[in-house]
Amino acid sequence: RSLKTIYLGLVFTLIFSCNNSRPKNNETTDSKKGFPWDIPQEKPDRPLSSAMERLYDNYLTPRPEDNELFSSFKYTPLEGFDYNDGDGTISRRDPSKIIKENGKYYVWYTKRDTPVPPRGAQNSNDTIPSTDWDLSDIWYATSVDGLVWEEQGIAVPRPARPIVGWRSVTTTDILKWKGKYYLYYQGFLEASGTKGDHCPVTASFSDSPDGPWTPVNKIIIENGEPGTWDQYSIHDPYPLIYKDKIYIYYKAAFGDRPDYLLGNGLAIADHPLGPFTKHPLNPLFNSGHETTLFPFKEGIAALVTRNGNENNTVQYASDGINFNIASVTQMMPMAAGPYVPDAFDGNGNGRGITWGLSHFIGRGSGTSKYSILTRFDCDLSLDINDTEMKNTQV
Ligand code: AAL
Repeated sequence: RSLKTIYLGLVFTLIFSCNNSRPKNNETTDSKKGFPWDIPQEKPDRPLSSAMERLYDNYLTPRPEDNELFSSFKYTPLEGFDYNDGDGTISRRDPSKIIKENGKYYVWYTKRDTPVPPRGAQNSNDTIPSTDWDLSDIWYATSVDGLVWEEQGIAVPRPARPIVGWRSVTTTDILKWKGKYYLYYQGFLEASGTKGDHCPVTASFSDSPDGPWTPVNKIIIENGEPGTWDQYSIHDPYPLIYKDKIYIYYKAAFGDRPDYLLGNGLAIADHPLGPFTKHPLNPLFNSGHETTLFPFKEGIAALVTRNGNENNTVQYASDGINFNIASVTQMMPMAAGPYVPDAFDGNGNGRGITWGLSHFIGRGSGTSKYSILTRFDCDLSLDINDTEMKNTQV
């Protein structure tokens, strides 16, 4: 029944989002034809209310639909993943960004396959998970069309105790650098929820997207000093190449769960295995959970979802550091891993995104939670006629 609920949700979203897209290419809407009641594109030369001041001062365009970084989102169920009839014992979540290698799309993600669904930290043990992402490994799947996926197996298993990640390895993302591949991920040293969702980031590398992967077995991005915003957790590592350096954006909570005032910061390195230096202006975002980033024109754009005053926004920083709200939208993909063809080009000419995978959180038996991977489509690309992008659209 829970999967049916999710699918009904997907169908609803599909219908909803199709009616809600921004105009494409040369299409114009009626209001663009200059009806007298249209919002003026330029700031009017008269005293304005705070809301109208803000409309012109704080956003890229007065109407979100008119700028390139606005989109609605369409969701489609995937084929190829089994969930044990949604009994909560199998979960797949937090997909990486998608890359294309050997004519196929590759994605890595957190997979939990446990005898019972999560039961909270107090009831957890070596086989009973505390949370949906406890006792997990990193798996990968490939696809030719982005809709039908073949699960290939484990990429990175959790290592033996006490190596970083022994309890769970989760929430990974991929970097390709000088012909080698690097997976960054959360390495739990205790069951999530014991004190909070505390963990640092570790990594594995390989000569091929199919592995084998060599774990570095050490922390790659350290938690902050006591009293700093990222003292407890470094989550959702998200690597891009920008300005000839490795930029890893990441999430941390100012306090601790369940406070949920989340921020996102940046650590920069010359080599994928570090040392990483945290940006002095961190955090760079005041909101967001599982923030998704991609090169856009000369800068970096971000999907800021779920938490904080600025959730449900698409943001842009022409320098990759100072982000502003570009548009406000809704029903954004959760933990999105988009197909980013130029994630590692660092050529200052980012093309944007049109699709990817994200997750939905479902209810298994009782109160148990599990997650499923789904596909999202959007229009956050500079050129919708870009054939490499367009061919992948539903
Ligand atoms: C997700 C991510 C990280 C957290 C947990 C699993 O939403 O932010 O990966 O640790 O939840």
